[in-house]
Amino acid sequence: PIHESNSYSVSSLSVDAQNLQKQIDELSTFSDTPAPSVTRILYTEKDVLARRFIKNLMGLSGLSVREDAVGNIFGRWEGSEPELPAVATGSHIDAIPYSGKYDGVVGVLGAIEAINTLKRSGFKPKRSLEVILFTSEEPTRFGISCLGSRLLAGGDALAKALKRTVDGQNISFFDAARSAGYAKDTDDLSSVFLKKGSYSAFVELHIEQGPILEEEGIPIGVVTAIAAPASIKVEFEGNGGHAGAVLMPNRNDAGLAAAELSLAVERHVLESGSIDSVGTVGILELHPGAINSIPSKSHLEIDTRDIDEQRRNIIIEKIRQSANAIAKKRRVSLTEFKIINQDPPALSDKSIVEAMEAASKELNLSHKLMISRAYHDSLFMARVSPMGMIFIPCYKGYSHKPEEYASIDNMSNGVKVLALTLAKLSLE
Ligand code: HGY
Ligand code: MN
Ligand code: MN
Ligand code: MN
Repeated sequence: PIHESNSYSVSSLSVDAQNLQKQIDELSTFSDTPAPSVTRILYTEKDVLARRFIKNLMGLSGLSVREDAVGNIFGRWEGSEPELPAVATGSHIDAIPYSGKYDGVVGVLGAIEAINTLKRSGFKPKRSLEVILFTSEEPTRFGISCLGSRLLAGGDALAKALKRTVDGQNISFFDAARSAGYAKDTDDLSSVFLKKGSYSAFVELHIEQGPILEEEGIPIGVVTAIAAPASIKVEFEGNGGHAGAVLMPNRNDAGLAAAELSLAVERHVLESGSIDSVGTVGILELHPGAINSIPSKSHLEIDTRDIDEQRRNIIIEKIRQSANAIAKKRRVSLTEFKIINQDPPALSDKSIVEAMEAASKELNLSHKLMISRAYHDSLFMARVSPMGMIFIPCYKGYSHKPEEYASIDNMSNGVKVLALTLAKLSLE
């Protein structure tokens, strides 16, 4: 046993993996696209149903549940010293269009199962344990990634910006939040900001969303850092016109400007000199979108990341220069070049890394120290609490697509390491 004050021991940690899988399968049915894909967008009816499902499970696990103004949900297991900063864990359940059923979900349902596992083992927490469902990690609806955890980390500027934020259907953030039962009597979101020292540790369980652990046959990833993400919105405008009648020398084609900038993104990333630089144009829309009409407007959204913040910022500036040069050359106007987010990387806390490593060793699970190329709510929780992440392998590293898959064994290992890590941190 790790701590005589608790009758529990490593061997008594038994995960009800079948039940966890059943819950994952049931949660995946709350989706706006047909199985096996999952689409679950912030504040939609399916999101509300999924939230209700999670709150019910938190209640069944004996957690006391509270929600903040934007729908971050907290399930708390009171410890013997409730006045001490709590130990938190959690992740997200929102899912980008046509994605899978494990991204984020493993860190929410798995966290609740970790609580159940500790309860079954007779563990008694000293520091309270909290499971957090972050209201929206994906940028899908309002273009803002990690919206809930950004606000928890104290996003004054974001709280203000949300007052004039609308989604693609021109629905305001607050109308959407109210339709889901949040932000009822306020548009002042400062109540969401976490008080300093709320948590002594935050640990997130997540699928790797990369192929390394599976390829190397290692069951546990211990994350040491999270790469620095950034996203940019760009719009070009030209005269458009008739695809037959306007001769090539008289054109200023906004669509070709967007196409050229997309290739420039790839070029600037590849010329960074590091394999750790990535860039993606995941959204590219042409207006009016008719085959025989020269695009008069184009809208593209660029996602670029690197574990080195400086290198990533250089790429962003090169993209900006290219956007201006292309606009000039093609005689279109660059009507928007807006950096939506340009976040620093986050480092995991050394003592939490050690706790996760010790937990893996005690469970006879080999582990690998690694960085996370995907961003997570942990990136922002790291601003207000010591942070750590536990990765489990996922099939061929697939994620953000319906083929995303994590085996019951891998999930069970991850839940055990999470449970043991939470126990250690709770007794500190
Ligand atoms: O895009 C990301 O890195 C995260 O999975 N949403
Ligand atoms: Mn994701
Ligand atoms: Mn995720
Ligand atoms: Mn080690």
